[in-house]
Amino acid sequence: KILLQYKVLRLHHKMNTNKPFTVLVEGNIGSGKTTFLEHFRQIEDITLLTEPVEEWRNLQGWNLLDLMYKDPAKWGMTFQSYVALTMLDMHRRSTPTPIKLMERSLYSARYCFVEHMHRSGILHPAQFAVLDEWFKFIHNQIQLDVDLIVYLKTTPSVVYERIKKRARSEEQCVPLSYIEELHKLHEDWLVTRQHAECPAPVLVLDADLDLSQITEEYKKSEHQILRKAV
Ligand code: DGT
Repeated sequence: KILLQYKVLRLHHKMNTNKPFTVLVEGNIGSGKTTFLEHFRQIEDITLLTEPVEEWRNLQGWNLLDLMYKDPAKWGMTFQSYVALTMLDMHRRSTPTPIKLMERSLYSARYCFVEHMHRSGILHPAQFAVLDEWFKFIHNQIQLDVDLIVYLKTTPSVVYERIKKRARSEEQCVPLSYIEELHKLHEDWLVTRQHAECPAPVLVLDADLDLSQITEEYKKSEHQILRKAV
């Protein structure tokens, strides 16, 4: 049934030179964004843009992610400015398919990660001001075209355990308090809508579920993504 819906969608896309239906996949570190994207690989011709972590780990030989975790006060500004560039590139990339799924966005970089660095004093207020002006300029001048946000909602202690298990070298010293703070910022942005504007409707999925149950949860979004795109 999903494939049939998708074929209708492709036909629709061919007949109209419409922009792709763009979905941002958001959620805390370790919430399963990559697994979610992989779930959609089975659907023919869908464009998946995974987060450019490898670019952050190797910019002309430099591991910016590692530098940022080891000395955030020194490298936070540099790291966030490069994250913004790579995210803007993903937002702007054209796709041959009618649906585009993106892992994270300029929005979560600004409203969650930069916001955290600002509030905790990691960024000097002047550094924050520069990043904020860049974000506002891009937001106001460049059409980012977001149609739906899928929020993989988790409990901080659950993702904290996952992060420890996957043992990505740069994340070894990430404390639970950081995960809790990021959780709160995602909630403020996507659920309670306190501090930041939200560029599209939000579909909330329970991403605490383990791998054996998560497929059913992901399927809820299949329907929404394909139907809404038509
Ligand atoms: P997943 O599939 O949900 O487990 O996704 P992750 O955890 O691989 O991907 P993500 O985006 O939550 O985080 C990748 C790493 O990069 C993680 O250590 C947090 C960091 N990160 C991502 N975006 C930013 C950012 O804008 N600023 C900062 N400081 N760190 C970021």
